[in-house]
Amino acid sequence: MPGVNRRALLQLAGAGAGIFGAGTTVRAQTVEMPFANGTRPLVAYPEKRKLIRMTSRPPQLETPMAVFDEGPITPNDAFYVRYHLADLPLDTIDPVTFRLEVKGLVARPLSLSLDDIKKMGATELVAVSQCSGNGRGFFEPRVAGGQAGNGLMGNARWTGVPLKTVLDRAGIRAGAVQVRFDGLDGPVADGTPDFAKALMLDHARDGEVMLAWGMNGAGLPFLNGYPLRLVVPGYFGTYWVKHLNEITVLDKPLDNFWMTTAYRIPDNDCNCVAPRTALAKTKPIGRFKVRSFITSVADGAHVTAGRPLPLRGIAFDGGGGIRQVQISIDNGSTWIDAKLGEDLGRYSFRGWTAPVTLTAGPHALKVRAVSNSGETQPVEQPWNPSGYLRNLIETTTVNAA
Ligand SMILES: Nc1nc2c(c(=O)[nH]1)N[C@H]1C(S)=C(S)[C@@H](COP(=O)(O)O)O[C@H]1N2
Ligand SMILES: [Mo]
Repeated sequence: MPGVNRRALLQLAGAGAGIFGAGTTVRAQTVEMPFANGTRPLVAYPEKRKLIRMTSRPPQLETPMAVFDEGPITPNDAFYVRYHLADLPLDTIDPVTFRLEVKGLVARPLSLSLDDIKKMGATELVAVSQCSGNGRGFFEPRVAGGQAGNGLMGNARWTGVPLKTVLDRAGIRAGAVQVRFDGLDGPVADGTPDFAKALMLDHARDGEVMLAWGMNGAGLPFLNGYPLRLVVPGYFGTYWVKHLNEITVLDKPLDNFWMTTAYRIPDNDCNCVAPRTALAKTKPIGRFKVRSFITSVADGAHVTAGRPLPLRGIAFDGGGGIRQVQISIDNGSTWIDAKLGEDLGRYSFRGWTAPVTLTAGPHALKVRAVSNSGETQPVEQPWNPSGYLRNLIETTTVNAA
């Protein structure tokens, strides 16, 4: 692909210091996440600025919290990167010969070039992508899996064609129940299951699920799924299949590791189980729960007392949209309304501002959001063994003097 080669992608660029929010401490070329074993290198990959590297093989990069203070749209070069499998299609994607196959229970199997797809008509939608394991590193008791802070999320303006348009052209046949999505990356070891995900047919045909080739007015960065990825508004990143080259309409639910073993949550009201207990009845993970963050001050920051302190941040949910954001400067005893920023759509980050004035001393600042469906965050984090769905009311401790 243009400008990116395998060696460049695997080479570590030089790293340096930056400004990192929310409880992180920068020491030269590493970041300390505020949990045990939280030392992470800062590394710039092709098309990316220096990001927090969670793993190197495959590359998994977290967005520093301070990036979310730049505005409600996450720049492409700061957008997080998550992969399961290390065999990335680095040399093999040619935008001219690339084909998307549409097959299975369809009347007319399709083999579409990028040009064919772009000619089907472009739509745009601003939507947050968030990994199911965002914030997993904060779970207590600790859980297995990628030990992420809160940087496995991002918000972009996606350009693409509705999946429905493509499915309608292929013609869904009677008996179809799900649609399966597979990308060009694969496992490095025999026996590792290839990454593929499926959506229920009605969901796939809702007109909002999109095949995207554009992100914030540019092409997709390689590491975010070049040349084509699925965008599933309001749903966790696991469904947003990257380097998408195969769509298969299925007559029964997809039964693979990624659907029936991984990415499942407790099927009860709290989507939780008692700490250290196993899951009983489960269901596939679905929509985001409502979340909000303070982005303008970092945890542990020193601020000026007795003068207005402009607090800023972001809020989002699984597609209802954000109705209200509230701030507490007294550890949750009293709450004031923040002012909401521009509405970029119900799947987007919603910016907010709230000027507060702090007396001298330590303060636990809290932020909570209410979605249009009335959902808000819990005070205590419900637990599940995979560390999914983290969404408690976040606390940022500052010292005013
Ligand atoms: N082909 C492919 N697509 C994939 C994955 C993957 O491993 N391979 N991981 C999924 C997961 S779990 C997440 S959270 C998102 C991350 O998207 P990003 O790397 O563009 O931020 O991609 C999804 N799509
Ligand atoms: Mo994920």
